[in-house]
Amino acid sequence: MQTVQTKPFEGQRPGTSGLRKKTRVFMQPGYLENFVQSVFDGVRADADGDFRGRTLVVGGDGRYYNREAIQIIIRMAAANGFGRLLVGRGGILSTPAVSAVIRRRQAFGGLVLSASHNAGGIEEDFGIKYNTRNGGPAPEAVTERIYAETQKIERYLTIQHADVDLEKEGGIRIGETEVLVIDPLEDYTAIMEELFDFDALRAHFAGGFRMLFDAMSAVTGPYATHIIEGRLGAPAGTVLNGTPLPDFGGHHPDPNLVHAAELVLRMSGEGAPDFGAACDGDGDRNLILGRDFFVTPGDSLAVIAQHARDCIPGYREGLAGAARSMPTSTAVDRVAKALGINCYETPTGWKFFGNLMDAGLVTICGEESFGTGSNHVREKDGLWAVLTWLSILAVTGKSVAEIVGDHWREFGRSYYQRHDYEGLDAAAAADMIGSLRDGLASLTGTPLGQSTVARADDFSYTDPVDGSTSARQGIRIFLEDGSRVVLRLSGTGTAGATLRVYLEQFRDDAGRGDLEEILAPLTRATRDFLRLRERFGTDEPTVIT
Ligand code: VG1
Ligand code: CO
Repeated sequence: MQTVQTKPFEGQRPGTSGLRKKTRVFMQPGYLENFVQSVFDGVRADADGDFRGRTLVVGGDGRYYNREAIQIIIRMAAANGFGRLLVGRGGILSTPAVSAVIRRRQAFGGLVLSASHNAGGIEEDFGIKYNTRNGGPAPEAVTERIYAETQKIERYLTIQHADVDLEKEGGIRIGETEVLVIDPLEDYTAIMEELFDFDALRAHFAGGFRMLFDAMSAVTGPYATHIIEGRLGAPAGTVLNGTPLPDFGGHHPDPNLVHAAELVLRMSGEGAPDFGAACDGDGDRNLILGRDFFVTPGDSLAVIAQHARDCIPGYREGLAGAARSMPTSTAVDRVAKALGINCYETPTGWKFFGNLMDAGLVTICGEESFGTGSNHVREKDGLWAVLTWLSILAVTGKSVAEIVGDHWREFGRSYYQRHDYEGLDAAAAADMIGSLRDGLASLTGTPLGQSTVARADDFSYTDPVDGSTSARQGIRIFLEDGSRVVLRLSGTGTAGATLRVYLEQFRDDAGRGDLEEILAPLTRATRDFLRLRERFGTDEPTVIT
């Protein structure tokens, strides 16, 4: 064992989903090592001070530096005394697959190497996050302990050992540690098979149903090829961009209308397939498309909650409850009400759903950022959402557009958009949020667009299970006409600040309205109210989803 002296790096506080930085930042000597050692030191007490007999899962989305980082982690985990390491073959494990492996193999925790939907490459982004024994992202109490360690770290532990061959499944010993290279698909596929009716889905494809799945040259390629083409018998070519590439082919592996443009194009026109879908870099996000039809993530969550019991064997008992992150549209709330179940509202980030699921309070969760999932794992799960939609389409025999149209007729529609302003000056953005916060109380009664502010606050969440509180989770402005504006700064970016503006207006109009038109007055008014042009030189968002 080797003890290497080190000094703290600034800025190693995990954000919404782990630590994300430019790849070159991670490649500095000691940078990754410091963080990994801080994770181990931060959670050692949870292992009763000793990692012997404990299993750690390690894998990533295949981006640039994935393999090198895994070799570093293997040596450090061995030096820190873990009993067993489970590493995905080729260094590959999607985020939901890490969660699946942790749960099925009773591991102590896991490290996921990914910057999710952010671009990959030496000039782009890298990331690492720690998941706890329930398979979910470490809650804030744990990430804060890890952060505290990063600020006082003086040494990290490693061991001299040759690189492990990640291509071959099987085990070797490093010191006292057993390192097992495992099939990254096995545990995940087994869970999918427990939940979904593979025979029925296979019959649906055999009957001529056509879909396209875009893996965006990221981690879901192998999973989708194995499950959709292999197990469900969809024709070869159903999965697009199915090989994980270190730079994702030069694209952002971000499944939205902007970055999945190739798929969107192939899903348009009369000859297009029945169903289109895509997942992000690490496989936890999903995009759902019909022929010439885009399903917003908020509607997707609501539709899934509405149909899960009747269309998917794994939910035959019904849902215990539902949850959404605060900025997510309220569409799912209306379904929950109709089903007679609770709908919880949490801060942004999947880690807040973990306690609710562990306590059996919720079955299905979702975020507006193309994330949906259930209690089968403790991460959002892109391919699960795709199989869920496939099941709904197969059982109902309806098209994607018909399913959503029926939903709007029954429940009304949340006209909803998220506007992102990327690359803002961080100090100016923080200043804007700060002054907004200070003026919240006096906002009530002031006009905004076509309505008046009824109430404004900064969202604070108290976890109903453990009583922990997370304050300052986003500014909410509620208007007299029932519409809502939410403002928050991103916690996943790696350069400058990103402001997210979430706009929502509910109408019980069977969804007949025009989205842009309905949101236009609120959009305009919000931009003016925030004085975006004055503060940042522009009030045009960089991305609208
Ligand atoms: C964003 C999304 C949030 C999501 C997070 C991680 O966070 O808004 O809903 O949980 O990314 O998703 P932020 O702080 O930038 O708004 V992923 O697919 O990166 O693991
Ligand atoms: Co992701």
